[in-house]
Amino acid sequence: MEQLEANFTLHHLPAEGRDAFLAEVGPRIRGVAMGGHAKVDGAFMGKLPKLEIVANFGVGYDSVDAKWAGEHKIVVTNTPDVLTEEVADTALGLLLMTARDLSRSERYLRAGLWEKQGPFPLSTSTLRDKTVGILALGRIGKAIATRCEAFGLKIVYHGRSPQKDVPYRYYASLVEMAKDVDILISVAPGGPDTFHIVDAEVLRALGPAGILVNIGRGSVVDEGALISALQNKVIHSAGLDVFEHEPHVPSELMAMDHVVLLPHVGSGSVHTRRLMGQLMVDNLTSWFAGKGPLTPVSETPWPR
Ligand code: 8YV
Repeated sequence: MEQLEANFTLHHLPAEGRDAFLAEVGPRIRGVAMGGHAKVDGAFMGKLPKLEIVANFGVGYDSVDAKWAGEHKIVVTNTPDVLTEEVADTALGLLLMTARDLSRSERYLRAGLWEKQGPFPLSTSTLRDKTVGILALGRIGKAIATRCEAFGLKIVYHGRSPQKDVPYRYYASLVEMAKDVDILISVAPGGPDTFHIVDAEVLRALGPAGILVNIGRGSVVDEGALISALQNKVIHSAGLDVFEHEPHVPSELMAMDHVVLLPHVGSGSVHTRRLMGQLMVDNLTSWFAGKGPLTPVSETPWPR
């Protein structure tokens, strides 16, 4: 924010009275810096006739209509690479917490139950001798796979197409992969192509010992189907960093003690968020210096 304030004429989009605000300053806006839960769709960008660039704070950019932007010669940038290792670390933390029931065991200790009732019950699941299926083997998926290998886990993956130079088995079908794995880690981005691809059928295929970890986007998992699968022991457990309507987390999930729920902290260290912020600023600075975007998304390739 300091750098944006210092180098640009910065307008803050208000929570209330947006139409009046956009009617007044919209015609002068040439760049948008966005993050979090902001929604930048065609209707919004259409109100900014001079818009040249949308710089997203985050690698996932499902809240920007990048296709619409591309069709209207507006460049969209995101913040890849700088957060890869952090998000992969969080994924492994979440997996360990879920598989070994670590959140519940800490709650047990803090409630004074260790002293009163004795040792915490043994976890019924483990990472030993398990196979992990990675849904979307991109940069973050690969960093998660490397960590899983170090933990002695077997790795397979599903995505749009098989990748060369990857030592892991590819599944063209997500359901077939879910049948064969113990743990499904979803790193898939949001958007219409991945909406609810982890559905009731995939969860059934994962099975009663199965664990789902979601570190990508909440919209990828049919949350209603997941709640029902967890309540009916169709799968063993889930570790979730993202939710369909975050920051809202369904009360049914809150009520389940064996499920691990994190408030979208995947990239959330000062170190990594600083790098992401810098990359967002650098994209804007580079663009307005006439040097093009640094990290354009695939829908708005550069050079054109
Ligand atoms: C951030 C993320 O929480 O990069 C992403 O896609 O989901 C996270 O790193 C988010 O972008 C912050 O606004």
